[in-house]
Amino acid sequence: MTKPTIFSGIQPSGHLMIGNYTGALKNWVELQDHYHCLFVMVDLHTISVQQDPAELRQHTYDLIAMYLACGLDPKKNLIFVQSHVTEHAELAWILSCYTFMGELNRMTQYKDKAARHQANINAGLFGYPVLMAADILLYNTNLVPVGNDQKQHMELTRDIAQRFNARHGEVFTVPEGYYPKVGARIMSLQNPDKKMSKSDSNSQNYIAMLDQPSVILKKCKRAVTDSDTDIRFDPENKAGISNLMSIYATATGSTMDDVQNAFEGKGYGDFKKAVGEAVVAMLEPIQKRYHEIRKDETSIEKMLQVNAEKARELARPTLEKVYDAVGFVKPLR
Ligand code: ATP
Ligand code: LTN
Repeated sequence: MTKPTIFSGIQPSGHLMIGNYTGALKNWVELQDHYHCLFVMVDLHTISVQQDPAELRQHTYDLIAMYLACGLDPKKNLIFVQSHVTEHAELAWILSCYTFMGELNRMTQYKDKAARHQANINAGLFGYPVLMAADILLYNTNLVPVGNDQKQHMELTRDIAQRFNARHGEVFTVPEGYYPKVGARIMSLQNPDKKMSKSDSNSQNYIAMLDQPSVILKKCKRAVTDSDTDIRFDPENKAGISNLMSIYATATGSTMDDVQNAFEGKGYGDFKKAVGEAVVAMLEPIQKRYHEIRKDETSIEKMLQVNAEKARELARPTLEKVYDAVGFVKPLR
């Protein structure tokens, strides 16, 4: 029996932070043995916010090294760069003709990013979810493991696929989102009402995957909490403490009940210290592997070249099916 297909991606928009790990990467590693997996560096998406070209290139290598350091096996998964497979951009155009302005206008990620980058509210930022739909639909994807912030984009992807299928027959597989039970939405340390984000201008708001242990301990110590004393999971009234509990639970593999029981009667200071230590322990082996892997750019390049070819072979038939369905004349080869 063929395994169901998983597709997911992360933007090379900066150094990864722990939310990207708990919301996405950690689960990819757990799923890799049971599915046919494609994991992508979505560089086309990344330029919807202005990037320095030299940094973007470095961040793309960094991201691949981080995928591998976190435990993705390049033999089991197809790891590639989005811009190497031109079918993504081609399908995005077609799908943009099946997506309504009103739908894109409702996307909260667009609204957030437009507010943060007022001098550069470009059409790519607006059409971003259509490109994401193209990524997913090109490969007959069944499951998309992402953090909770991507739920709205996943719903839109399903709507676009269903709309296209209703007009043209069963061309696309309609995918499902896959969200972790804990760690699907890690919040900012200084502003726990806002999601943690790797492109946040204040580095105190996130824990980067490559932060030094002393920095991690300090960031946890300074995390904003309430004036209460209970260590209790209550995201509405105790956003800061609940967030630290989620971080601790994912870092140690424990449930929220375990965390609550373990810290009953303890003070916030002790708890914050324990959270910092748990994160350091989670990241230490990853950081060690990362620095080893990152040194060898030649091996990374070779892998990307081979994988781009393999991805194109998978993407091409879907795009041809789509071109045929919409009524384009087949080019003579
Ligand atoms: P940027 O700040 O550049 O927009 P980001 O940090 O939000 O990026 P993405 O590259 O957009 O990260 O997302 C990569 C993956 O990480 C996605 O699956 C996303 O759902 C997940 N993710 C992002 N932020 C969080 C978070 N705070 N908690 C859990 N998962 C998250
Ligand atoms: N939109 C996602 C990144 C992304 C993605 C995808 C995730 C682009 N294409 C396809 C899963 C599947 C984000 O901002 N986190």
